[in-house]
Amino acid sequence: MTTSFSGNGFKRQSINADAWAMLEVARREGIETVWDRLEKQQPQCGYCNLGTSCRICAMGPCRVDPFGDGPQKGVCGADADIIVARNLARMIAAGASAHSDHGRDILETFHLVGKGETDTYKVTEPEKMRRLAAEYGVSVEGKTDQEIAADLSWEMMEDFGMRREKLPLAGRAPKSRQEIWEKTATYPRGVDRENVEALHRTHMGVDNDWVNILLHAVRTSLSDGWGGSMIATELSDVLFGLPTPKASTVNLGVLKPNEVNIVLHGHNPMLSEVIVAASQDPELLALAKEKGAKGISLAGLCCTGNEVLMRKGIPMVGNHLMQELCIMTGAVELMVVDYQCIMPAVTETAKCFHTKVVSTFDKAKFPGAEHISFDPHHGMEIGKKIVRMAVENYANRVAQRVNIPVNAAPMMAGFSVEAIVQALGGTPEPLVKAIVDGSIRGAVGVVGCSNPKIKQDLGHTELTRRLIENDILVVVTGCAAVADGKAGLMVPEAADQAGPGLSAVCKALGIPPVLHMGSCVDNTRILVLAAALANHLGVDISALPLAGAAPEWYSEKAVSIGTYVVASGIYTVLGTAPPVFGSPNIVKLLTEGLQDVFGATFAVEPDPNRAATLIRRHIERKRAGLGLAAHDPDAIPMPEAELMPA
Ligand code: SF4
Ligand code: MSK
Repeated sequence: MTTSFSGNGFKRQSINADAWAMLEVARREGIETVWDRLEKQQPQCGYCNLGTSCRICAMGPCRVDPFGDGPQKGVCGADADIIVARNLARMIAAGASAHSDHGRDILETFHLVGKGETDTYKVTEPEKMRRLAAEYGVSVEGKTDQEIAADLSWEMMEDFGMRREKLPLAGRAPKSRQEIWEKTATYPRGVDRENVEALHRTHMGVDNDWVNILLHAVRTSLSDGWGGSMIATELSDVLFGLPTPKASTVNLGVLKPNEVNIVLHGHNPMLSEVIVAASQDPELLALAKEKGAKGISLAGLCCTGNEVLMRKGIPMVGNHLMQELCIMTGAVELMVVDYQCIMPAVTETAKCFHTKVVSTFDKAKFPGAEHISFDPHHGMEIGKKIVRMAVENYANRVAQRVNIPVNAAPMMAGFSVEAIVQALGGTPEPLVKAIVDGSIRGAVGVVGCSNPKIKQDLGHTELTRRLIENDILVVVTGCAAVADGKAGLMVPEAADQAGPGLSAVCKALGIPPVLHMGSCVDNTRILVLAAALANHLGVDISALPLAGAAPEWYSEKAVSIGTYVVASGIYTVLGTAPPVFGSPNIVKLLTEGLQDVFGATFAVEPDPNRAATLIRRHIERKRAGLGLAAHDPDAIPMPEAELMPA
């Protein structure tokens, strides 16, 4: 069932043959996709694009004309600065809340383990749990794993409330960074507290000083990065295991023509982990055979996929923009979703095929999906029920409609901080040495989503290529990782595409030049690695030759991530423009003013080749600042903009 496609007029939407093939199916069968709906939305609202529309109270909705012809103030008197700041703060609060509520769900499950009230989950990494207990001041002397889980979970629950003055995990940052947060009143206190306060401050008639609003937005984002998300990552490791390097595969070709295919979509690993176990149940495997299938195959999508890829090597069927397209292969028996980044459109697409969509979290229901309420007390029972549904649906597959257009591409994943340090021989010293001697110029986190406004995967892959070619190590998370995996950049052989210095280091260690560090919440692994390097060298994070990039971001979570990364001292280039350009004051603050406060800024550059140059120049400046051999940043040529969004 493998056919070849050359684009068929869909090269504007994606760089990938699997997407082109499915877009052809959509055109032939009249099935609407995310790109069609984007087109129908044109022209999108200019005020909203610039951030100067407001609908937070019933005196509005209002808009401020940034060009001076129309109204300059909303009904309440809010100007462009106030409106843009409030909108941005609310985006950050929504993104931070999504990540942190995910962290809370994992924490509550960890608490059930502590109370002995779940038949499914257990402590898998007792050593990591003990290290966390030490950070939280929880004694482990003479206690069982279950007792430590009970005490530690209780203590971590305080992170969400108002009894703390500082989140304990933020203590991992260098002292100099913590002092900046203290001086600017942005040190995160409680996860829920910062988010609620962000909503309070941005209610009509509360905080009307735009700088003050944005400083609190920073504190809110830090409560995500050094709080909710970090808890999600750390406890997922404790419960489900530390990611270690492993080989896997990626793209639509991971779907199996003769097996029951289940797609795992969303972000929370609690459910996907039990589905992995349930899919190996002998009784269900026998049932699959009875139904004529050769086995049960799982494929991940978005970050729930990244979670089980990192820990179990489960293949990835695609990233965000593949969620409708994977159903169009006609080979998906069931898509099980938890939460975040799941387009409501998937249930409509599924109606055109035999695919069942099953929603599982009571806080995330989807009209048109069958809902099976997930309960971590009895996770395995629910996991088996869902796998059984998929197996029984195999009989409804229409063989003539099965179209798996490409062969799966190999990729490597599983680079937790612990795994990276182990690959380096148990200490970050070899990495530090390679950076100091210049064989590696620096490191960049290329992260975030795919967005139909940008040709799918172009931003991620081109930026990554330019960076590794210039001896810059790339770490990836989220949908960026899937893009680079599909492009063949995440196998050890990709070292041949890197510059001579990086290539030699990768070949010596047997690692790819692009390291998959996990899901969106796992951007905190990048923070931990950056903090460890800074502490090792006795400098602030902002002194290091590091940068971040989100070439194709779309979600509010990405805005929170970008903000906590910059507030942690790491220069960050965005490919999609955030809705701030209606306030020149705020643009100036984000792209210049933050330098004096946090030692890092944002830049916006949609063209990945130009973004690479901005980052290379930044890295050379940081090298010079550390007294390391550095190229003249201004001698690195800025290319013409050629690879613009579709
Ligand atoms: Fe309009 Fe002010 Fe109400 Fe916003 S808060 S909708 S600007 S009146
Ligand atoms: S899944 S937040 S589209 S990275 Fe984490 Fe991808 Fe962005 Fe969702």
